[in-house]
Amino acid sequence: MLGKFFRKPEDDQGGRIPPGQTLTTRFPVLTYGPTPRIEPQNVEVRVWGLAEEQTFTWADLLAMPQTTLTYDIHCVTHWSKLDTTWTGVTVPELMSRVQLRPGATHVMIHSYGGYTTNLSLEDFVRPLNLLAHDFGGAPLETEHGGPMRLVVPHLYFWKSAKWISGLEFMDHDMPGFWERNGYHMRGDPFKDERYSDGY
Ligand SMILES: Nc1nc2c(c(=O)[nH]1)N[C@H]1C(S)=C(S)[C@@H](COP(=O)(O)O)O[C@H]1N2
Ligand SMILES: [Mo]
Repeated sequence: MLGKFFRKPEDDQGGRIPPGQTLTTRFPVLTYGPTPRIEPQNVEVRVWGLAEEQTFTWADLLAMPQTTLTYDIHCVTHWSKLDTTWTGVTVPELMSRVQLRPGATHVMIHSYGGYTTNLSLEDFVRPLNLLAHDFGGAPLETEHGGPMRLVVPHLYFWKSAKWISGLEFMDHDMPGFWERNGYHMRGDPFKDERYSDGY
């Protein structure tokens, strides 16, 4: 809260810094539990639920068109980092190869190690969302979700599941790991959607 009062005018960066956030040039690691170590060639992203079941291998993912994007990221623990550069497969590119069944409205993202986080399809299928394997032009470090993580830059960074392993399509919203533990179901940083009521 104090940050709100001691914020310098230049911290606003032309509206790029959401309320309650402070800039960092570091890249903090935030992981709940142990770090899964998966060899790239063993990475698989499995699709199930309200979609035709299929598995994308590492080779499948690298054979898709690759996109490099630069944008800001915002963690619910109050740090924001500007101009981060990621390379990978955009979610629309991946989803053009997924056959959804009627009624699918949400997706539960699954990670190696058991982490989960929920997204509406509207928040998931966006041109800036990446299944990223490179950060700043180098292979993504294991601590930051390598070999491959999701990046959803318009929501708080807990939605950007590291070590992505699966997509479970659903006809309703369900809380993932942090959402069950009090975080907001959507998590828009510019709306300060940090926590849910009623916990
Ligand atoms: N699989 C997995 N993904 C995760 C997490 C996690 O604990 N496990 N933490 C989330 C949280 S709370 C944040 S803020 C970001 C942190 O990413 P970083 O460690 O690369 O900064 O990853 C998110 N993705
Ligand atoms: Mo976080």
